[in-house]
Amino acid sequence: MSEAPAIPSGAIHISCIGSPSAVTVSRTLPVRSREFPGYSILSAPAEKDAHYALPSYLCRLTGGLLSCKGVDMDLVAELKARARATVFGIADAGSYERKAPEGHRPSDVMSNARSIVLLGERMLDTPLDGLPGTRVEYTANFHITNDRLNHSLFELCGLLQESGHKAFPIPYKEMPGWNLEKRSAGSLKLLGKVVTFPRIRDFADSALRENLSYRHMAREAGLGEIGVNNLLLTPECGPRVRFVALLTDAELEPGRPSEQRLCVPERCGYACVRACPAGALSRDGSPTDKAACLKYYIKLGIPGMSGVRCGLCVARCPAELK
Ligand code: B12
Ligand code: SF4
Ligand code: SF4
Repeated sequence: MSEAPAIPSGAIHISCIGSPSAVTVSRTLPVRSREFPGYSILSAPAEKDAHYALPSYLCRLTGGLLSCKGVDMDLVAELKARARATVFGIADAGSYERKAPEGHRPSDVMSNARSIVLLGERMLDTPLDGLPGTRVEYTANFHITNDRLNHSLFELCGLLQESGHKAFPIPYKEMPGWNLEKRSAGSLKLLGKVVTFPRIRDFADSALRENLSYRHMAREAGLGEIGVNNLLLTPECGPRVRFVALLTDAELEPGRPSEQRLCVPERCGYACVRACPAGALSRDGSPTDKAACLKYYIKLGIPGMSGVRCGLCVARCPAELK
């Protein structure tokens, strides 16, 4: 490659895509994916006289700036802006892979995931504060939030794809594998009656499960702590937040698990456990009794028809730091 022209004065941003050897210089926000001989270029400077250069040349010119070690800062900023989420976080897929049990690891879904992107949206306060009287409004808020998160998720996957990366969406799905919405009212009533019988309970416990757990991934991203209610509590929203996630081969600056203590049972007197009408939560924070929670859910109404949600373990938790 010929000698690179002098870099114009002013703020120069450097981002490295994929590997530290693929470098983009831009003076403005990223615009579109572009191919540049030998390099994958994410950002193209808006000005016509912009300059691209070899990494060694950039090293000479900018020294410390190249210490971004292959992490794409521009892309993170754009993902965050497009997500329009209350909570946004990135977890290191490799680190999560080492902590998660078999069958629940990023590699079970995508072979070369490097980062996990989490989006969280806050639920409205009034429908939560009014529970159990406001179940209809809470349930509507529940569905709208899921839809909005799923839309943003696919938008971010599109952005990553445009940028030359692979992105695997993990949209929110209701009752994975159970298709409760499609079952007849009679079969659901029967399920509600028998779901806590020993063998069916064991089945419910193992079957009512997604591959990847949003709350564990969110904790890994440093977004908060898993409380006694088995929900992810964040400093911004307590448990009043719903999530979606994606896996990508883009290397993005990850957060780290936080040490901040948000679940303080001695202060709230185990409010979530006391509030649970199904006895599905325990003071020792052991996993939710899924069958008991599901039984109560079916008792409240037929899912997909008059079905409403309980949500008391969300509503009664005071963990939010105001
Ligand atoms: C199935 C499901 C249910 C089932 C089972 C609940 C459960 N606790 O698993 C039922 C119907 C009962 C349910 C109820 C509710 N749910 Co729900 N549910 C899910 C769903 C779709 C999948 C859960 C799951 O299978 N996780 C994956 C498996 C692997 O997790 P697991 O069984 O807990 O895994 C165990 C081990 O395998 C291991 N593990 C697994 N992965 C990892 C990773 C690491 C690093 C480690 C160390 C360990 C580990 O730890 C776990 C505990 O032993 C998630 C969405 C999602 N994809 O995460 C929402 C989700 C957990 N639900 C949510 C909510 C809000 C609710 C309700 C409040 C809804 C309502 N009724 O109003 C209640 C609350 C119940 C409660 N307090 O636990 C939210 C929680 C948000 C938050 N702030 O944390 C989620 C994340 C949905 C969302 N889009 O945000 N839910
Ligand atoms: S959603 Fe209701 S029944 Fe289920 S664990 Fe929470 S409080 Fe208990
Ligand atoms: S209600 Fe209390 S014990 Fe339960 S999760 Fe919230 S802070 Fe923890």
